[in-house]
Amino acid sequence: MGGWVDRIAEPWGGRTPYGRGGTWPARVDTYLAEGIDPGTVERWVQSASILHSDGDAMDIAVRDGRIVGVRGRAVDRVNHGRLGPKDLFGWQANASPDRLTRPLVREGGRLVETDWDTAMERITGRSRQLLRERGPGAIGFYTTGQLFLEEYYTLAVIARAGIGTNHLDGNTRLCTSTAAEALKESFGCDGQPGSYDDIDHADTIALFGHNIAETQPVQWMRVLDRLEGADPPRLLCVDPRPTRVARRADVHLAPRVGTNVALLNALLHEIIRTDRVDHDYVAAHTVGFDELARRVADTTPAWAARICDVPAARIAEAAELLGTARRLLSTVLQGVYQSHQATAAAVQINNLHLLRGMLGRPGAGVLQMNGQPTAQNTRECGANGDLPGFRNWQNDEHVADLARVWNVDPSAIPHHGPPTHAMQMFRYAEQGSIRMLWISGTNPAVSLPELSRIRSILAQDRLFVVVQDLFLTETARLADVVLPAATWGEKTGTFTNADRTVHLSGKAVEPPGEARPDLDIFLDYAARMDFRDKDGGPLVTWHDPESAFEAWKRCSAGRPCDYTGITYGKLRGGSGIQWPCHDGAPEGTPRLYTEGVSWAAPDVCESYGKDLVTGAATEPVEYRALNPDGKAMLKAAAYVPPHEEPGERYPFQLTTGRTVYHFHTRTKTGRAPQLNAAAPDVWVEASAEDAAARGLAEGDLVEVATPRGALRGRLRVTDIRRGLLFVPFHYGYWDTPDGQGPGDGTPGRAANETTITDWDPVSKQPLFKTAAAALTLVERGDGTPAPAPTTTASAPAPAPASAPARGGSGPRVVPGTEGGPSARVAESDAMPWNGPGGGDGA
Ligand SMILES: Nc1nc2c(c(=O)[nH]1)N[C@H]1C(S)=C(S)[C@@H](COP(=O)(O)OP(=O)(O)OC[C@H]3O[C@@H](n4cnc5c(=O)[nH]c(N)nc54)[C@H](O)[C@@H]3O)O[C@H]1N2
Ligand SMILES: Nc1nc2c(c(=O)[nH]1)N[C@H]1C(S)=C(S)[C@@H](COP(=O)(O)OP(=O)(O)OC[C@H]3O[C@@H](n4cnc5c(=O)[nH]c(N)nc54)[C@H](O)[C@@H]3O)O[C@H]1N2
Ligand SMILES: [Mo]
Repeated sequence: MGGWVDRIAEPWGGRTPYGRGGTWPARVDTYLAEGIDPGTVERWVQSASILHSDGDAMDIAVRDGRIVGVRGRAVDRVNHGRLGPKDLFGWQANASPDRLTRPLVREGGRLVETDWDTAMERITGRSRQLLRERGPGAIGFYTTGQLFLEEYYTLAVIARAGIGTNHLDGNTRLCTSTAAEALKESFGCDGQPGSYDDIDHADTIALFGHNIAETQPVQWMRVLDRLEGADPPRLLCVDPRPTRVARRADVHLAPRVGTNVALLNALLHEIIRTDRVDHDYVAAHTVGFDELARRVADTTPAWAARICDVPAARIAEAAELLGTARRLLSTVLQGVYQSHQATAAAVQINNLHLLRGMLGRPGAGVLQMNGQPTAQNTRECGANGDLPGFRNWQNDEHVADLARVWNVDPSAIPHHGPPTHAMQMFRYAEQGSIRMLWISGTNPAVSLPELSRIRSILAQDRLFVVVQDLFLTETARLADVVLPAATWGEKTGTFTNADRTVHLSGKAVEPPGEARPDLDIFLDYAARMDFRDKDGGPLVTWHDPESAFEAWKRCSAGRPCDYTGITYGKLRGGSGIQWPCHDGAPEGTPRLYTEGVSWAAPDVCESYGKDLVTGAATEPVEYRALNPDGKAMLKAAAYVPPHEEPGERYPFQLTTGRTVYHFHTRTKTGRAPQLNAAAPDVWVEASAEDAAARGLAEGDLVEVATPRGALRGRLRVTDIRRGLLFVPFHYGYWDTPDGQGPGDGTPGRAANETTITDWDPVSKQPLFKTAAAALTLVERGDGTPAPAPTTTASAPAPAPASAPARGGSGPRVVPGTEGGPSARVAESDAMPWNGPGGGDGA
């Protein structure tokens, strides 16, 4: 191994095969900007990727006060040196000339530059006025899964105990609220049971609605290396698109979108019918088996086949794979989480593992995946609609304990009802009860459903909007105050990936202009607001990242996400560390639930659970009666059809999602030349049959319309299932001529012009994956293919052997996606260059 690879053309790079139970060989990926000689790199600063939830560990190369490249960290448990395309190229956006460098305030309808004092005084002035006139419920905070732990914790203290509002949530609501909820429903508490190391040991890997090849490319490299080594795992993929995962799978099920629960109930039916149940495990560690068995008694493969439009025999094959696995690893992501029965479906995958006793052993685990790099911290710190440290808002002891940590009166922490979820916060803003919304690190004017509604909510005069970002995003353009933030590489902090691995990310360079770290902005606000504890001392007692981390450790002590054994010093130099990490587990904890379930006990659990159909919270007494010994809970759910089904006017199903080259609303990846060129504009995927039936061809300009709105893009004809359209949601408007998006009624290009304001009743996660839509031709293409990558799920369908449907207007062969010389990355089995140091941390 070793050499230069075009990592746009080959996103996963070269193979390093290994056998089951072996160690994944290291491969160090390095990318330095053109013209940078490795010998001239002055410093390598330790960090990890901030563009997905893997936590790929990397060192940032610095020269002349600028970031000039990155290289993977071979010592890290997560990536063993590898980096994905976004990791390799995404950092270039930091130095983009259009970074925000000064605060902006709205004057006479326009945003104008100002100084920090003026901007912060506007915010504190409005905060005080609203507190006085309307009370804390008039103020809401909408944050992200992309800041650092220290920042979320500070924000949570400010919002919950400083302002005293219940309106604090993250865009994690759109992302991993179902992961958290499914873990709470089954295990009583958030906390990822499995580990990425399970990929090394599994004999069967099942991916449910998870395009891991594109969204966690480094862990896909690991799967590929296992597939090419001795004793490879068998692969099951449940995804309606022809993803790279689907193409490598032993069994690929491509169900109608929105039918996961029917499919999973059939799989559980088969597991029970063929008696592949681990009865000892079920008896020792679970409650609810009889109810589950009753519920799936009639949900045969033949029954599910009709609902899911998948052959019954295929479903039986999938059940056979799952039923005969000795070490089963399952992963779950947005194909499950962003639908109307999100939690109900995700919980059935937990059930599968509980029935089969597939937990807490190497290779046997479930990964209710995260998406954003720091979403786990949003959840732990209570910036997501939960209380910090996985404390239970319905448990007065937990609230009292949190009040003790913060030295406030318990009544100062709102807990009269569940913390407000993001979709409800926007509703309150629409209705006028929320009058100030502070948005940090997220771009709702592109990422929330039904954008015409979101734009009109944010544009209201009566709503005071603060946006804290790196760029003048579509959302920032609607703000009253815009605060320029420093980001990854420009500030220090920690974050935790999807398998509980905590990494330290150091400051490598100065932020541009007057941009400030999010932590400093929140601390400044707390100081100006003069928040006090119950003895009159300052509420927020820390002043920098490390002291914030130490404060968080005190809050996490004794809770499942215990960080007390981690220090900045311990995170420097080596690998990331998996929580819980404390005196009893000083090196961290690879897997949870190695000896049964530990955190479901009524006095400990983060949640008493909810009804899987209505979402109503279970009362504490009910929980004690149902689960007195704190076991894992097998919860059954009946299939319910999607809320919006195709009909005459909207004959297609529409789903939305991602491509390997872009991150969300592209504020970073759209400013990285290699990534942008690989997928420069929106496209629409449809099957060859559907395209032919409508006389459409590759490259035609088409419109996708739903009752909410419409978008236009070029058609890509793929092997996607018939009747389904796919649109990537990455494309907003900041790089279009007017920067702002359509006037209402005119078609745009953002997927969320079309999506519906609706959510899973349990996790409150919006439904980005199921809608009904119409597809029409706007304008014939000129033979130019759609701007969609060929290396991914959007690969063109092979041209039909018969003559093209009409006049030959579509291209016969779509040229392959390539990056060229500027995308060449060094792959090496040792450190490629003896640059100074192994990363010198913060
Ligand atoms: N390249 C890239 N990587 C990313 C991100 C990114 O923007 N770009 N974002 C990160 C974040 S925040 C997240 S949340 C993750 C998301 O990661 P993923 O969940 O892997 O990505 P998506 O493309 O949203 O959806 C995954 C798959 O769900 C399938 N799907 C749609 N409907 C259904 C259904 O009804 N049933 C089933 N079984 N499958 C269905 C789609 O075909 C799609 O391939 O990615 C993270 N990593
Ligand atoms: N149709 C459809 N919609 C979706 C999804 C889908 O699959 N389909 N997926 C949903 C999911 S899973 C997610 S996670 C969301 C993502 O949606 P968003 O969070 O809205 O998308 P991002 O583009 O990641 O926005 C992050 C913003 O934070 C800024 N930022 C980056 N780093 C920092 C920092 O250090 N400090 C500050 N203050 N700002 C920073 C970026 O410039 C950017 O504007 O989209 C959701 N929306
Ligand atoms: Mo996400």
